[in-house]
Amino acid sequence: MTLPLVPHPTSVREHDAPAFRVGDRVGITGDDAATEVLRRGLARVAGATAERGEGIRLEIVPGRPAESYAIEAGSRGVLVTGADPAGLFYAAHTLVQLLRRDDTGWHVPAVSIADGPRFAYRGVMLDVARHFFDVDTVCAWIDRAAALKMNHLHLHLSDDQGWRIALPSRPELAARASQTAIGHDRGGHYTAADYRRIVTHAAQRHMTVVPEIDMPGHTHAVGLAYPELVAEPVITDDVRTAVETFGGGLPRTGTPYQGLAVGFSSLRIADPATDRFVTDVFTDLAALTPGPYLHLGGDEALGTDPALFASFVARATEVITALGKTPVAWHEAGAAEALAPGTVGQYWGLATPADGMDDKARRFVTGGGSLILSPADAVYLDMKPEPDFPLGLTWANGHTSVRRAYEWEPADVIDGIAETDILGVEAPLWTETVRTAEDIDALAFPRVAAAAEAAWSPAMRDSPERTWESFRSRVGAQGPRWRAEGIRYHASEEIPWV
Ligand code: TNX
Repeated sequence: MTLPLVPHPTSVREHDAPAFRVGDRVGITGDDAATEVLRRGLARVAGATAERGEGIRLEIVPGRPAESYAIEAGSRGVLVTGADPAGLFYAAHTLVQLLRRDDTGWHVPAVSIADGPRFAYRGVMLDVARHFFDVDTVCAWIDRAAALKMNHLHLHLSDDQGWRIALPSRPELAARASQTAIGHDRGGHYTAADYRRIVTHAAQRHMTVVPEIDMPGHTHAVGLAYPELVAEPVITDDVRTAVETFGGGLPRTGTPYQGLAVGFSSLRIADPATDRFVTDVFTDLAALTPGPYLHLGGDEALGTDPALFASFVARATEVITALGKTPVAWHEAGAAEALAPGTVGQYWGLATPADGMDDKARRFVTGGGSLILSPADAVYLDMKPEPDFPLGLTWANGHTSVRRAYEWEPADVIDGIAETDILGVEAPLWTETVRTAEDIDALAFPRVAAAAEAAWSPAMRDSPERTWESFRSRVGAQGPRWRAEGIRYHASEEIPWV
């Protein structure tokens, strides 16, 4: 029988031997953060109390690939070895998923598991600009993603609708450009202390925060604080269509924008004041952010002259590199010849690329960088899961079923690049239609589990359990666990929920 593990491990062997019996009390020895995951999981799933002692042993065995682990379970006990604390943390989540019950109670079946990530970067994104989410909601999203072995949280901190982080060198941004959101919803922003809480909560779960300040487009809100830095809105037919479809009115200089249109705003490029602004913003952001990446956006700058766009993103990547960080940009920035070496590209076109988007993505690899894959019709969590779902958008090839979210292969998206050119996979959640923590759950689950499997598990051609049939049954088995965790997942009819 297939064990209900998501994302599926590299190798699982179930033995025809007696299981490890859990009972009311279980002894645990080992690493603190991972034992805490186990202690909570044992209590929640099996009603068992963990205490120090013989039973489950967690040990670090250095020298193995980063984040990897192994589990040996049998009647006499469970030995968990991890390459590092992250490996033990992921092992603990796997062990909790292994707990099952028969007539004599809860147990861990006799198994040998060897597991480790396919990709180093496994991410989720939350757009806190279109709608703002408080620290607790962000932390809950971190918990959910980390349990699926995701290790990066990309925060989209600015957009036309609002600026969401207080920066010491530019206090006017949070003061004047953060109050509103899409519709008539309330905005907000993170103080430095809020942001640190998010970073710390993430780090305790082996997650790195990747902050994004989107430039040079998606900057209408900047103009509320610094009118001299932002050009007049460019109203294209696409902007008019978006306004006709979703309402919210046309964007107007000096007025908060509360609609869904994109691509109308641009910083004034080639102005020394803009250059100072970009340097200030990334200098502050680098000081607040312990992780290696700063994301500069670069998408949908449709109101920006292409030559100026190229010089702008080249300069922004240079600023970020000079701060000792690695720049990340959406794939459109690949149109620039002179990106700083090593800049990471994030591809958000379709799983089968169109319109030369793959050419722009390849440019990052020839420039010595790598790619994060976020094919929109596979991993955009804000696409409707079903045609009549109340939340979500449909621009990426209509709705995205769980099956379509599952059946894609990262190495097959961009032709001509090697496995080692792929830094990883990220599932973004844009929040035009997302207003609450419940909404996040309903759009993200169960599809975020499919993204986690693309990011962590072996390729479909390398693992017999990487099939849609196996996945849907393994996900179905998570139903009771997710409910116990308070995850308000969408009970998609594609999944045989337990
Ligand atoms: C495209 S993907 C955008 C966002 C929208 C999203 C909605 C990308 C880099 N830009 O501005 O929120 O579509 O799905």
